[in-house]
Amino acid sequence: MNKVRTIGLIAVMLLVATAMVFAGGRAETVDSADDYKLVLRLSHVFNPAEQLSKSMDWVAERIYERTDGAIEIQTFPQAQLPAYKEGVEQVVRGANFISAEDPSFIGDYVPDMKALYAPMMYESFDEYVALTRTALVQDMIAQAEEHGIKILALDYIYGFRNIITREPVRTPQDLAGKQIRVPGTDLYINTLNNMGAIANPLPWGETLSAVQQGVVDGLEGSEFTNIGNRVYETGATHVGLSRHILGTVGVYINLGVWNSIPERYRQIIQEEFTNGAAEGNQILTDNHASVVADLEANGVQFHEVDGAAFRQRLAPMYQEQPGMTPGVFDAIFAELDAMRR
Ligand code: X3X
Repeated sequence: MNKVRTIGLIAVMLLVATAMVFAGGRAETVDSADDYKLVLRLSHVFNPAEQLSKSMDWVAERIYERTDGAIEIQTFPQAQLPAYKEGVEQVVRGANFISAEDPSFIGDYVPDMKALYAPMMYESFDEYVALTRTALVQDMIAQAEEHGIKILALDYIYGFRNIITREPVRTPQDLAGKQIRVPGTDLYINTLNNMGAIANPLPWGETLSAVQQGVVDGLEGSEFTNIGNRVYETGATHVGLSRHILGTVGVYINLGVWNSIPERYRQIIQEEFTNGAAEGNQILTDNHASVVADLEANGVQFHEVDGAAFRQRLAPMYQEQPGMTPGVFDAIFAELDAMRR
């Protein structure tokens, strides 16, 4: 009897193991309508202390709750998974993956996105958010879909990027000879080089040690980046208020993966990512003054800059690059001028 039972037990274990292996091949998606399940991995570079990271977690939790667990978005901060250009490539390749990066990282697929993210374009969060709702930007979103990228949001803001250095920077001359860390897209590199610095592209994970070790003379980032990563502890305690780029993040998923999700779930996903951006941006707006005070309490000094001089240096950035829609900068400036009337 024991022998029969043992053989039976082995047979059951083999069946279970086979089922798990097969299910492992489709572990993240079960086709039947009743027990549909999809696991998506969301990758970004932000510190868990930063609002962007919190917003991604909140949105993922709400989507899980509202879909009764059918859509599980696992969030991975601080580039634990492929991020930046590599994260967007995961999306393009069709992985069950969501990339949250600024629009310059979509620029390789939609050059107009580099115009959207160009320096010294926006005077406020609201201007940028309103611009993303225009037909002009909706066309850029459609261009992304031609490359297999579904853009769920473009308007997660993490603040105006300023110059963060050991010594005060107020003019382009103050940046002369200074190595300033930037994220690795040509838009950032060209921006800081035109501003007078020597742009040094590094992933965020290497940035603070590079500042501490003197590999770079500073970086550029928002007050939220500064406080969220304790940048001031590196000794870079001077902030030149250049506001040269409005730091924003888009949320990208593969179009084929997106279309494979049942419509009832797609609607929930879209709603929550849309609402999450407005919620996070309002929190940043409400908290900016207190974040500045906290930074000052930690020894950070803020300096006004010669904005006209930097704007003059940045003029070459508004020349259309290969692949850009002719007149795209004129169209963006026309939309902004209309908002400012
Ligand atoms: O792609 C998203 C951002 O543009 C990345 O900017 P980066 O690499 O300066 O990181 C911002 C920090 O707040 C990350 O903690």
